[in-house]
Amino acid sequence: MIEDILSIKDLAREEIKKAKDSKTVQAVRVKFLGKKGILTGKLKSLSSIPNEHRPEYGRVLNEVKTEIEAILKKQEEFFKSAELQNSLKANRIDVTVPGYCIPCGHRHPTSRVLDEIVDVFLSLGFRIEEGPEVELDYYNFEALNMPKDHPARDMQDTFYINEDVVLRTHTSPVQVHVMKKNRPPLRVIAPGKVYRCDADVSHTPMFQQIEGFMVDSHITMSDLKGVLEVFIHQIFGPKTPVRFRPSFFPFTEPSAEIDIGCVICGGTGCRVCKNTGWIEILGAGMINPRVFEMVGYDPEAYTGFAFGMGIERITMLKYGIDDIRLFFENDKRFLEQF
Ligand code: 2U9
Repeated sequence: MIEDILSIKDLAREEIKKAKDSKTVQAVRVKFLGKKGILTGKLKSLSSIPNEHRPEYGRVLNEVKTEIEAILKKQEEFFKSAELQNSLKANRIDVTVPGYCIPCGHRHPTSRVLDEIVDVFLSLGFRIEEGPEVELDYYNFEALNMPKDHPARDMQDTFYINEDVVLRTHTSPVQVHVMKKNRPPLRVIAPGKVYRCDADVSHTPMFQQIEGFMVDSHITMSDLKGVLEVFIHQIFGPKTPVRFRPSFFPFTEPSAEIDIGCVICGGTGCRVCKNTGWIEILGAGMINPRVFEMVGYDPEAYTGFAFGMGIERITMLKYGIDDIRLFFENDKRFLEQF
């Protein structure tokens, strides 16, 4: 009987020796010392051993169990340590490999130019006002001296939602709201998206505008010239030539279009300035007294100037871009240049 146990010990030893990894060692443990293991079975049957042999048999069984456990433990530790080393080697982190570069975006060129323009006017004491992009025909046209049959409406190819509601064609309605709600003195700029049914290299159905106005009791054309010259010299450089040309807008009288010396050829004449040496950058004028009447101001008591410009156009001139559609295509090769 004792020989039985000793041969179990030899068998266990043999199998542990043959094991190639910790998993196999674990299987040997289960085979000999598990709940239904060979040695566990022998321990369970100790009661069936005759009394006179039981102490000796029990002692040998326990010694063998302790010995097998010790060998198992040693082998397990050996394999676990080897396996850990292998896994550390296999999954080693190479700290010299260059890290992932997290791409970092930046502001869109038109947003940057808009910010620059806004900053100039804020520094001159103007404040920002915003309004809805879907507007009543009244605020977009009628209050600006463009009644239903006015020919100037044709200049702005309007998206109509219905007979009385439009996508605003300019940010001027914002200023009508501001005038109706506030009394002069007022110095306001109104940046935002506007919509016109038009599309080619210099027009898109949506574009951004910034308009501004100043109203008080003694505002003159000189104020208009002074403010716009400061603006132009801040955005295009202090030496930029500026000229005011007579023009017409229903909401301003007199009206002017403002040109700067061509930023491409410096005034000598090129394709961009159509050989005139000048490029138009904005429109402006003295607010039409009829507009004052519409918003409830006494045209005898107040005067004011207003101006408007397209942000994409200013950005195109500032950076020499010849197609407005580039701003909307999201081609990173284009956008990354700014
Ligand atoms: C009120 C009264 C007057 C705003 C003005 C212009 C002249 C102008 C165009 C420039 C290029 C629009 O983006 S563009 O097509 N704008 O020429 N805008 S005066 O005059 C106003 C605005 C509001 C109450």
